[in-house]
Amino acid sequence: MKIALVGNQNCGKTTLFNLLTGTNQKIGNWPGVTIERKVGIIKDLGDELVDLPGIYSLSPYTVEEEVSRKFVLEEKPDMIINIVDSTSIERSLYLTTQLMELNIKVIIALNMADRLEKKGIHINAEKLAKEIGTDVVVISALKEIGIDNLKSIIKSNKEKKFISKEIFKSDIENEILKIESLFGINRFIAIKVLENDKMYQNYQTIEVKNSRQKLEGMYKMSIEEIIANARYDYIVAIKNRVITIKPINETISDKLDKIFLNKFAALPIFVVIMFLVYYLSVGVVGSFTVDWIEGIVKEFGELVRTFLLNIGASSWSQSLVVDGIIAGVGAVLGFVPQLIILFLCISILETTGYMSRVTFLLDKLFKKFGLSGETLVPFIVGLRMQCSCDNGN
Ligand SMILES: Nc1nc2c(ncn2[C@@H]2O[C@H](COP(=O)(O)OP(=O)(O)O)[C@@H](O)[C@H]2O)c(=O)[nH]1
Ligand SMILES: [Mg+2]
Repeated sequence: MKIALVGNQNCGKTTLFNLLTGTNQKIGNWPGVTIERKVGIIKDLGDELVDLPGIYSLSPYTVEEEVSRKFVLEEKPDMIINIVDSTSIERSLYLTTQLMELNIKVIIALNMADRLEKKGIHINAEKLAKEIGTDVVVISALKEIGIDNLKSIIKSNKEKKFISKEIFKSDIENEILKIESLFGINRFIAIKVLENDKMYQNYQTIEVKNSRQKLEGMYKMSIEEIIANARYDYIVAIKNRVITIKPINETISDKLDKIFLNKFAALPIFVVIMFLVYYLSVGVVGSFTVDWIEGIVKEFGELVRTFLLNIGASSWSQSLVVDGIIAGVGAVLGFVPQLIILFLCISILETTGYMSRVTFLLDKLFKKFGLSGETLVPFIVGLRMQCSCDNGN
């Protein structure tokens, strides 16, 4: 049996292909293009598996899409494994609706199952299978989950006959059915004929034109839009019935972010925090430590003066040491506790990540002055130094 792996880009086709075929692979190119063609034999089952280039719909835009479309339409595999990234089902189902019209057996493999829980997504696979009308397997090609299940479903589907399902409103379905039976063609081609597709111009009879005009008149839009909208309506309805997304548990950091970075509260909270930093370093604690150090320096100065007096030092040298060196160093020392507290506060804000978040937040405001949000820290430090000096003197 010839089986094709069909799906969007990066949904895990090659990962699954390698897992199913192991070393049983032949790698070449598709005829006429330099796009890799991988064919292998599925271990345990013996069926031929083809890894097709990624496609988003059967209306091709790229060379890769053309290769894949040609393969499913012309080489007609016996079965299609439609591999779907289960974390973004909605985007993938458009292709699925088209694949289901080809009269080829389709199995849906919901890949990346290992990532669902983290994203808070729950998919009712049984319900999805019922709604779509084919087998659905939940797998992870990377973590090798559900692969045996996939193999047994491939096996059981070999015997099944596939029948396309009607998924649009009856007014559209009636016209599709009419064209199908008129020419004895499958649903996919009938829709293409209805859409007046370039590839099927020889089917454009008066009946087909009438069908198209009837629908375009009813819906007041082009036939392509009517069909595309009908597909999306169907996908959204299915999605709403089979997928539940529960909010992921927030971390404490997420919760705090919500408060501290709230659109309205962020700026007032920032002002309060900066005031507290100021209050701690320059206000009460600051002035207390300045007074305290000034007292110590004064006492130390007097002790040195007495000592110098006792050893008979001249009055200018006493003045140089006590009023110059000691008082000078003391004046600078007075700011040290303030600076320690200031930098302690700022480093706490930085290690908790608050500073970088606020920087980002204030970027807009600072830009008005031709500055970036990153100038916040030097800005605050400068302000504090200025305040400290004012306070000290
Ligand atoms: N988490 C997770 N990643 C996967 C899974 N399957 C494939 N991937 C990753 O998805 C990326 C695309 O896979 P690939 O097989 O190249 O996709 P392709 O473009 O469809 O052939 C790679 O990084 C894979 O490792 C899966 O089940 N779970
Ligand atoms: Mg690939």
